[in-house]
Amino acid sequence: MSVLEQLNQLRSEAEGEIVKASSQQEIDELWVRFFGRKAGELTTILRGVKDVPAEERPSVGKLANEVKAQIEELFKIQKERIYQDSLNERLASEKIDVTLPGVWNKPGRIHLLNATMRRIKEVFKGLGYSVVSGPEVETDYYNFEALNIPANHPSREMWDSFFLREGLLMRSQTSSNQIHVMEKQDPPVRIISPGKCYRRDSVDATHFWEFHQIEGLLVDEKVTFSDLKGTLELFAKGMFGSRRKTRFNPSYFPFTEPSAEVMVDCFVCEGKGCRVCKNSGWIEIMGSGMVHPHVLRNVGYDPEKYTGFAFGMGVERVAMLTYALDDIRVLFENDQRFLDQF
Ligand code: 2U9
Repeated sequence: MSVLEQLNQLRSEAEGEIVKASSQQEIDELWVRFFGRKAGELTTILRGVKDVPAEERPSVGKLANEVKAQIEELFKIQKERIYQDSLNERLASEKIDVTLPGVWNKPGRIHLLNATMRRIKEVFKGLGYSVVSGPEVETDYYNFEALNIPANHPSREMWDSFFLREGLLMRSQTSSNQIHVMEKQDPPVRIISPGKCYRRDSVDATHFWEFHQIEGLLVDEKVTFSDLKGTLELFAKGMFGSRRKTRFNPSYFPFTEPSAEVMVDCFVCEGKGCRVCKNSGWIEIMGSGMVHPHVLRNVGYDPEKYTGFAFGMGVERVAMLTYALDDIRVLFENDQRFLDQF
């Protein structure tokens, strides 16, 4: 084939191939095929021009230059087309519709239990109590012995506990905190102790193995049962409304003597009788009592000089009463559909 024929054939091949290239990579590969320095097809033909007989060289040279310019032009046009196509594709896929509504980030909220705990704390802070906390893992001494609950005593039956290695357990009430405080500080003591406690309970609508407690303790000279009654009546009014009435029923706790359960008249039905108060008109909200002299003696206080009262409540129970919940488990499930209602 003559060089002129080779040039014409190459031109038509290039015309056919270059327009088919649809990516930057394909067009680069074609460029190498035609213009590659070592083995490019056009490069090879151009290299052969010098061997053409002298009289044909001007016409061959002219055509060679034309073909080279034409192929270069084809590359330029196709490259621009590929660039435009990919730009259009990106513009279409990355299009932002500024009229669409934004993504809504739901604001966080305070969990019912924390809200309840905060309210209880606020009422007692208003009465001059300070808030203390302590470890959730306790020794047998702080959880039981110091609170007048000796080993093998039947009162231990009130608390089925989670025992860890020898002598340690998950605290079953926060009273151990108050023992720590009294060991370090002389009376007067006026503290509340909120925290998580653990009991080996079977889970049902009113029991869970993990729960929150707020306990309180006041020790000073000449503290009487009347002080206990007055304080807890103020708490009931502050927490459940100024019209609330309170009643104290005899009870038993190993760490208090005498002990009493604290009732308020039902804030749902105003005492008429309903599902929440089980038609009795009264709701039990907490336990209480005068600190047992053994407990005072255990921390080095003289029970002849000092007396005190203590009280304790389950935060879950107070939250269930406040928000009329009939199953404790909803407080631990963190189901947004439930929490969103409050
Ligand atoms: C010390 C001495 C005595 C704390 C008290 C109660 C009564 C009580 C329970 C109610 C339901 C807790 O959540 S619950 O299981 N508590 O009824 N707690 S007197 O008495 C103390 C605390 C500390 C040093």
